[in-house]
Amino acid sequence: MNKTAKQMTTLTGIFLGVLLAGTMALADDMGNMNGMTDMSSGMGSMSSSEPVGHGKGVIEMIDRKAGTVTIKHGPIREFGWSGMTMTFTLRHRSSLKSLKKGERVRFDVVQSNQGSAVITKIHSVK
Ligand SMILES: [Cu+2]
Repeated sequence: MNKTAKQMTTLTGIFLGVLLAGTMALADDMGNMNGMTDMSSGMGSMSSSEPVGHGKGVIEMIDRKAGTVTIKHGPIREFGWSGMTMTFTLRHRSSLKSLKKGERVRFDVVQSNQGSAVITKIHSVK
């Protein structure tokens, strides 16, 4: 092997080395991205762990315009509430569609920062 060929081989070696290092760095980045996906799903479960009360009651009134429903409900243990008739805001206004006055329902309720009771899930029970 002459001197020039030897230099070429060395250069090729360096080039391959840089290329390999680059590929490894790329794999590292992808690992971080997976980590971020895990992080955001963790954040999702954090927000779903807000205190939730579980209630049962009868629908007294529906205000489709305001997006509220008035329910005569039994005690809601999680919040220390006794049975009463009160008006709830629905987080998902579309859930009003399937509700009828006089219907017996089960619902999940959370408390908004403004102190109002917000129904996150509601369905009728037979
Ligand atoms: Cu109440």
